[in-house]
Amino acid sequence: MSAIRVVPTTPFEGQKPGTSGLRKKVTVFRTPRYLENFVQAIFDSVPGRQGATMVLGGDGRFHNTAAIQTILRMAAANGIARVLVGQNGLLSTPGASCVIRARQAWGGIILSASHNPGGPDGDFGIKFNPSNGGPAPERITDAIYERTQTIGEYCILDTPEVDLSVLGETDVDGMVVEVIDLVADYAALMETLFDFDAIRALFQGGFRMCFDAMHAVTGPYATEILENRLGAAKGSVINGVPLDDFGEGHPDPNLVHAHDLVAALFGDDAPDMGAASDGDGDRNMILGRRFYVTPSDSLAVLTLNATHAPGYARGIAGVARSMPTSRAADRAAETLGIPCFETPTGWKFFGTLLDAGKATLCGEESFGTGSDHVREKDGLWAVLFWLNLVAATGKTVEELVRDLWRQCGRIYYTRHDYEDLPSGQADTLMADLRASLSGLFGTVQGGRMVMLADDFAYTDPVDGSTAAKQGVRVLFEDGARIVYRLSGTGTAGATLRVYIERPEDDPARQDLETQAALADLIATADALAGIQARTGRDSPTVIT
Ligand code: VG1
Ligand code: CO
Repeated sequence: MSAIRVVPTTPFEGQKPGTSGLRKKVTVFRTPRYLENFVQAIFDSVPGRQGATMVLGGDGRFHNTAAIQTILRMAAANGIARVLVGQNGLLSTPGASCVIRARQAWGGIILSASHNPGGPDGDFGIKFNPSNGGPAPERITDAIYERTQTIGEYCILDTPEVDLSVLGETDVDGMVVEVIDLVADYAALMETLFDFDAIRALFQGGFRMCFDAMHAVTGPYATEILENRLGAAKGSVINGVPLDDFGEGHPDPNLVHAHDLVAALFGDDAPDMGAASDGDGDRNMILGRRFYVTPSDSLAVLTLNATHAPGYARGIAGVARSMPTSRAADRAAETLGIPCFETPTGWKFFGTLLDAGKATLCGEESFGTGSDHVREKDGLWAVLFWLNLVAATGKTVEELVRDLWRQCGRIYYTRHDYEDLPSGQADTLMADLRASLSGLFGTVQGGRMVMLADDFAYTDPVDGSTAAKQGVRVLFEDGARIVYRLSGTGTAGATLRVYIERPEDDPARQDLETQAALADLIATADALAGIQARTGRDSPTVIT
């Protein structure tokens, strides 16, 4: 018998989960007792762990395996009966959600800082998903945070490391560690949702795609599903081997960071479709040949065409989008006569709608799309959905988007991020903006009349829980909109996100370059918040 040690500890400040889990620099997570405190707070705050099954895995970033060994020792000391760990400590976020549900686990701990860079000086993160497989709702994250502020001890077992490279079971002082094939359950689920035969025939007919795994966790999933099961040409998956520093890249699937993919899709002899995923596999970017699909349009296209995929053939109950996501999905839902829900930013707010069967598809402008098949957004799922649509309709990616614009109008959309601002400066900007809201209604700003100016507050239609101060939004008479909010996933300074959109229903004017189409609104957005004047920045850090 190994010995359980009860280790005295004192609280760390700031262990408050943000939009998606607790994210800090690796150096912070390597501080003695830092990880242990947070993990013990999870065990202490979520009932039912005794004798339970838990899922554990991460996106493979630096510190992943060390953290997993620590969490295994703590799980054994805290009465967990079985831990399902992805081989080599890997599990994508949607993959973990799938396993939690398929194996009816008590919950899962996912180690990821998603799209944030990794490596010894990069970011690390941890999040807890309860038994529905989704991100913990705020009542659970609040309870965990509260516990971190009073914690006085944690329990850990002194035991050797478990070999995570070999599939199978190991006994750790009465607790079973089961190393699982990370792809198996997930791939089986995908086969129930999409027409694999039709997609296979598409590839056999010469359809070419490029999937950029960005040296992150989707590599093994994409290689198995796209190349091995669906017959995409070998080499269709690029950067497919997970690396602990993501090849020194930024595993964020957008036009700026997925440069290898963008070069391929906008170059000579471009493949028919391109896609990329982020560090933990929950985001996706879809590209056609020389054509970029905005995430907001992607959600609307999937909504309009959902019944082409076998898993959604009976129709979808509703769709949900985060508030800053464009209103393309609302228009698609209206066309179908189904409801569209508007939630605060972060996948945790979709959970109740998915559990209650009110929403079938969900999406965010930040390259997140998903459905009720799991309780996380799911990058590869979206890629398979698009492949299924192309196979079923015989249309190209671009034609599917143009169909949307023809039916529902086009919504020009962009997000401007100002990263690493001094926190005080960003807080003051938002506070001043909030203070100015009551005077904006009815005024004309940059030639447009303001119809609504408020700070988005949400009441969950299923459980009645509320969330306030979820972003400042300014709506104009012509349907244009500007949204401002501060990021809740960064680890240094503050990031201001400004979301800008306007509808264009005239087909003759739907082919403008996005930044040009939005130029006057972008200027209004700057003027209303005084961004340049306050920050001294003359352009955003990242434009998506
Ligand atoms: C960002 C996105 C949000 C997303 C969140 C987690 O949050 O804007 O839409 O849900 O990241 O995604 P924020 O608070 O930084 O704007 V992931 O793939 O990083 O788990
Ligand atoms: Co992610």
